[in-house]
Amino acid sequence: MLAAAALFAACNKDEEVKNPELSVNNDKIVCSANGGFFTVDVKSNIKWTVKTDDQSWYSLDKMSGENDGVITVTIDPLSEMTDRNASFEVFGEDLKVVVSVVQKAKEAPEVTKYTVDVSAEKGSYVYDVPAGYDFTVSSDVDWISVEKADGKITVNVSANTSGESRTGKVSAYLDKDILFAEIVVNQGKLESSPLAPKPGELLIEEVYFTGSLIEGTTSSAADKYIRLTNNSDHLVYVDRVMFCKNYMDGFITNVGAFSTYPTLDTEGIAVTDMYVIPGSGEDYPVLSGESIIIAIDAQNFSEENPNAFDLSKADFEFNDGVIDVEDSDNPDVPDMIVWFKQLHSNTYFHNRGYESYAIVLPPAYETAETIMTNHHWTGTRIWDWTSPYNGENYHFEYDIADEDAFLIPAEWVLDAVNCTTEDTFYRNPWGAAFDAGWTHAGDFDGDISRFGKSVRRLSVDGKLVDTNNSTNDFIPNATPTLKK
Ligand SMILES: [Ca+2]
Ligand SMILES: [Ca+2]
Ligand SMILES: [Ca+2]
Repeated sequence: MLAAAALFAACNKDEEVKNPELSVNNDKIVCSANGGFFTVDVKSNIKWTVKTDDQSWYSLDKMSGENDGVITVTIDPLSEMTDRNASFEVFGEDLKVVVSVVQKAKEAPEVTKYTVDVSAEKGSYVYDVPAGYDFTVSSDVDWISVEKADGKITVNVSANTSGESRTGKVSAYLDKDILFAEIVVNQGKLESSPLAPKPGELLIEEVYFTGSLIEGTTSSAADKYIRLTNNSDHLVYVDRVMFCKNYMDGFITNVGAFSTYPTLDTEGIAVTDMYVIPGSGEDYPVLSGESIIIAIDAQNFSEENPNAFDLSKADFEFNDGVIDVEDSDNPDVPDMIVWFKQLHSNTYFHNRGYESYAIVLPPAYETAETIMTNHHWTGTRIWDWTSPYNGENYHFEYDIADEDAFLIPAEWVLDAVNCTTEDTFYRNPWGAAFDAGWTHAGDFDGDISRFGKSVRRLSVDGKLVDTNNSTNDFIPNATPTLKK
């Protein structure tokens, strides 16, 4: 049969009856992910037509021809990580050739890896990754969010208020879960200045809680202040130093009643009102041996009352205007920041000495909110009273978690002084680890002679005495430091 066909063809050559021919020089185009131009030489002696599979990532410059010809194939770049395949047919008369097109997947680059240490402050950081890849990126922690662009990953880190260093991981993948980039973010915790005061460095030198007598009355002016002194040998910053008052009472009420609280000897101090010196860490330096004065009102009380002091140059003041209570404000004197205030009324120092005072430095990451949440004092308060009138015992128990009481950890406490009245003292609000003694102004509860008297820390050889026992460390009924 073959021989016969060949003979037939040969016999018809002269009559221009030719054997139809259709072939290509290359029936498999293999292209890289970059794409490009390829040619297919068609060898033929007939009319031919091209039919494609209609995929959009390649195109042909012609769809038909006659006799020999060249088809140019244009292939787009491939950004995905899998191969793709297509084919087109060239056909004419009964003949057909199939040209396959294979585009190889992009090769995954070597994984880009970063391990970075970032500060506790919030921030955005941009990291380079190989350009030209489609990728997805995500973080494994809620404090990091991510954005991407070609060749870049932006990592947005929240401020670290957790109190601990922390680590999060950002991972980027090409499709098919091929790891593309990995960024390990180590975030430090917020730290106080290295020159923030340590316990014992910044001391309560004086509390003038009585106020100066208003002549002809049994009351005193509001020229009250607390003096804090840098007893260290170097500069300290007082930014964020918190002033607070005791929560537990230290005196017996006038009917002889008292409350019993859970024992707090060493774990911390129970406080209620909390006020913080402004500043972000290194705004308020105090030199070695120097003091600051925090005034109830930074006003010149001596203008109206010759007994009273000029506190208009105080370093800080309690301004209740900031909590919407009417108060004087000296605009030149920065206000203490109120973190918690039990009563919606004017800040004062109780002029009989019913209050105890402490200064503490909360860690830099603490805020009013974190203290409310994490440092609420829990336990049961017991109120016990045997009536001297009828001999009956009255006993009540209260859940402290329902009260405005906060437990300041021992390690935050810089200094504390228990104050009370001499004749009604029954117990120190704060434990011996903080102040084993107590001090007073006036010799009995309500003693009028207390006005104009202060409690002042002893000084020996230019250094304040701090044995954490104010019975020994303080002078009761002292002359105020501001007295000329
Ligand atoms: Ca005030
Ligand atoms: Ca002010
Ligand atoms: Ca002390």
